[in-house]
Amino acid sequence: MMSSLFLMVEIPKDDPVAFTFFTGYMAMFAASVFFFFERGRVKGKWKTSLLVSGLITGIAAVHYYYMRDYYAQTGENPTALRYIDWTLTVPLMCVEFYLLTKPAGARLSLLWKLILASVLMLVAGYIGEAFTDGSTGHSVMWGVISTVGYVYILYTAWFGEVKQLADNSGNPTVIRGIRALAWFVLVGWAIYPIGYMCMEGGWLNIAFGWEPSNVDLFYNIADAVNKIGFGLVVYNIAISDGFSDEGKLAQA
Ligand SMILES: *C/C=C(C)/C=C/C=C(C)/C=C/C1=C(C)CCCC1(C)C
Repeated sequence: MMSSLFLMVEIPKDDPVAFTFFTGYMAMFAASVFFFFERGRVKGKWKTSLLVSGLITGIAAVHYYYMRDYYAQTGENPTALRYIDWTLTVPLMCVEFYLLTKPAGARLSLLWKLILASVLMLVAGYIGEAFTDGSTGHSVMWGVISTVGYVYILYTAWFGEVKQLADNSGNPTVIRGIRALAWFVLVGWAIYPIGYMCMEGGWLNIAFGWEPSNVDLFYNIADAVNKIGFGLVVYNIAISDGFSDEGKLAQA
């Protein structure tokens, strides 16, 4: 909307959803600047990973800019924007797993399996939210289908191919890094289903009367934790390998 360019979007003091949309936007933006700048300082083999970290938070920042506005104008959940964001950024998180395990022999098929699982997770979640009739049956059915994709990624990171490749790498930094990412998938990603269950007809909505506006509150918190957190883990792996010659100069 043209007018939104010129209007100050007011953030009501008693609206944590609006607040987290705004802070989420700033945090993602700042994280991207950080990852893109630091990319110049790490060794060559880590540059692509840092680029992907910056892309994840950068894509999210752009979506947060629009979601914040959408929510401020309508007071509704920006479901479509949310899922477009995730459809771009979750596969990029799969790329991070792939890049970290590639030196240990990861093949492209691993990346495709992870991406396919995330597409299943997100398409089912989108149907669950966007085409809801407000019934618990609809919410639970698509939530369960979505969880199948989630559990596949979780399994791969903790016990499956990703974990085995990390072990085979014999590189303690990579092993620790992959374990940290696996923790993010287990704990950080589990915040999303909590948000989902606040939708109309969702289990937390039915059982405790949690309002559907909390969907975005949980999603915003989870996004900040996971997208910036993932990037920082990758950054830590990269710098534990020392800096590039240029990077050393910059540090001196
Ligand atoms: C940057 C965005 C990320 C890491 C998004 C992750 C999203 C999920 C792990 C969503 C999972 C869902 C379920 C496991 C069941 C209910 C529906 C979803 C899509 C919220």
